[in-house]
Amino acid sequence: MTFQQPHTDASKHPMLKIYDWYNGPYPARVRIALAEKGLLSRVEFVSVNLWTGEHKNPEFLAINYSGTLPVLELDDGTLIAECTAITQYLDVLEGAPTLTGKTPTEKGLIHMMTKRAEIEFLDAVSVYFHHATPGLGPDVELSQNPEWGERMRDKAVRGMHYFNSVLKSQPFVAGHEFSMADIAVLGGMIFASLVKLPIPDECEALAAWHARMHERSSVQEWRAMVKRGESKS
Ligand code: GTS
Repeated sequence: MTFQQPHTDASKHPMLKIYDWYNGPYPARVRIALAEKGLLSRVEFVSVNLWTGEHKNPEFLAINYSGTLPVLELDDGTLIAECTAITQYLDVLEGAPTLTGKTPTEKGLIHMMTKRAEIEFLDAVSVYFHHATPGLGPDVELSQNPEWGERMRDKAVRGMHYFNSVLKSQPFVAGHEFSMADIAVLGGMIFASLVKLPIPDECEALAAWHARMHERSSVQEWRAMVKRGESKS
């Protein structure tokens, strides 16, 4: 593991350490959340190379049992994996904007739609990538099931139609405010674009939402970080 972006910025919060990979779709979810919260300067990113299977090494499995990125490490050594859990932590660490909801109803709806974005779209695209495409390569993808992967690609396309129907009647995935649920669907879009799974032509509301998301400064900051990461590799 190599340090990617060390920072020495002294601030009211201790530095956060995040293990991730610069252009990963799930890591993008946390990087966009950090940008929304204005917390990027407080983070030291530790690069874990997915393409060499570094995330499956015993050293990393001791950090995250699931062998996935991203993982947040606090200064007392506490480890928090799972994008949703990390976003929830960040959301209470710093005030506005709220990504996980203010009222009980908002919190419930945002959690539901985030989970739905994962189950119906993002995770399905991920399974497609790992099982029905070369994925991370033969040294990392040790047990592929192409038929399962293809079924998950179809599920992801159905998911896009579902989110299109949601976005026909509301501006954001979980209602009237931008939230963690939008970031989760964006993660799905980022992964879908990597595996060349386009938004179906008829999903106009989803395409319009996607275009609006790319106008957000947090998403632009994420894109700039990816470009900087590309120039290093
Ligand atoms: N449920 C996890 C979360 O929400 O954090 C999933 C995390 C995940 O799958 N991360 C990907 C991973 O580690 C990172 S990336 O593909 O988006 O870059 N994949 C590696 C693997 O072998 O599954």
